Amino acid sequence: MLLLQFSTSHYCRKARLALGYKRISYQVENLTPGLHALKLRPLTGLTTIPVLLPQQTGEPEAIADSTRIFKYLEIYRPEPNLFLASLEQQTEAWLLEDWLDESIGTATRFVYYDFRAGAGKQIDPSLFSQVLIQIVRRQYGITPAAVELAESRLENAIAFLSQRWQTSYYLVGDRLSVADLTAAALLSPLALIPQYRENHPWLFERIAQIHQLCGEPLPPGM
Ligand SMILES: N[C@@H](CCC(=O)N[C@@H](CS)C(=O)NCC(=O)O)C(=O)O
Repeated sequence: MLLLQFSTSHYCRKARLALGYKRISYQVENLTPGLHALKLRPLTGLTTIPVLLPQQTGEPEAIADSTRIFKYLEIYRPEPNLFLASLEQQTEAWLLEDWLDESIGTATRFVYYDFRAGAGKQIDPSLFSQVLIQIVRRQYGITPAAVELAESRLENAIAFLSQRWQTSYYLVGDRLSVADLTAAALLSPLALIPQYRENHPWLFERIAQIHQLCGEPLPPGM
């Protein structure tokens, strides 16, 4: 299998956690931001990564979107299960996965790139990195007002995760689910921001545990 990715993308990390959890061997191809669309559009009709290429006879050519990758992998390699046995619990796990994907992953992106352009500039002050950050900020409309909204969304999300992860260990049910993997991946860029590390140490402990369970190297900053 081949995973088309940006090496730094938290949505690609999400796909890698699922591949690792299921102990599937795969290779990655790091695409160049800007040129990625030329390769992806003919393959998937979309321009977003991650995209998984199973590269096996009888399998689809390309699976676009991290949620679809989860669904594909569960059929391709059912054990260990990523889906919960109870339909009610799995429905809740999908609702959380969708909320994390559509709202929280984006909020993390806004807060992360705002940090990298300001107080976190020294992480990579190179001209290339700073130009890329400015392009991303423009592409996604990362303005101070939007960052403020994103920060308050993240606070709500962290309060919710705190209740679940700190009391029952799993976000839904009694084992790891699509919701846990998604939260661990999509909040991981916050590990580089000191304020989040200091205020919510338990969050990064749980993110690290999930990475270890999936055999995925820890995110930058951890
Ligand atoms: N919902 C998508 C979101 C993926 C996503 O936003 N990927 C970003 C990188 S983090 C991307 O490919 N951006 C490039 C573009 O939109 O052209 C998923 O879960 O796969």
